[in-house]
Amino acid sequence: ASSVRNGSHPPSPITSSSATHRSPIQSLNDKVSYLKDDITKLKVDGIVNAANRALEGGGGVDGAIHRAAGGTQLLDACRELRGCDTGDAKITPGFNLPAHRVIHTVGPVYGMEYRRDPSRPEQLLRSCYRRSLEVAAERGVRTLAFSCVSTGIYGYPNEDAAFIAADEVRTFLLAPENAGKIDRVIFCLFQQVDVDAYVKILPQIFPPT
Ligand code: AR6
Repeated sequence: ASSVRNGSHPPSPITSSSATHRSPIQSLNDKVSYLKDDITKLKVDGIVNAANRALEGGGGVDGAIHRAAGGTQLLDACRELRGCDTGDAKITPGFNLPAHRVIHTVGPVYGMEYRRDPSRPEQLLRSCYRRSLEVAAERGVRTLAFSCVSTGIYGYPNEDAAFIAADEVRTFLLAPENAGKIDRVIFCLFQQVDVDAYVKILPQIFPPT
């Protein structure tokens, strides 16, 4: 009873043992899905962590991922990467997580970047999704689950962030040079406010066929 299946076209089984916050996986098409769940429970090739520039762990989803990865192994692997710029992404093993890899991306601190230049938060958040997908494709991560980067502690408005996430994923998947590189992208939502945002936005970006 603790598994979610990946529609009718599972490239690899995606399961979760989360006891709370769970919803069945919902598929928009054969490559894009969403679910409400704890990302540390997902058995996928890669999960995307909403990290900070130091890559030394923190609160929110970052703290949950570090705890679930176990011990200090993930922290040690992150330290070897020597930080990450805002808008960039770097990869580590998943250690004790069900996911094989963790892609650490650093979202914009919304208010701070907005005050510098109102166009910066969007540019940087788009870059997070683009770089995470590029790193995934380079490293053979074929099933990839995203957390809602920047929408927690970093304060990005939820619907704007959902639009950017979906739009960047669509752009990546449609690019001829990326054909066949990624089997499935899953938006892993944790709070109801993000479920509401994605339920509204996703059908606009991925219309029913
Ligand atoms: N599974 C999936 N999503 C989660 C989980 C979970 N277990 N826990 C939280 N979320 P946040 P940010 C969602 O604050 O805004 C950290 O301290 C959460 O509901 O984790 O990018 C880092 O070290 C929200 O939708 O990340 C940085 O310093 C989303 O994850 C800073 O926070 C992102 O919220 C990054 O802030």
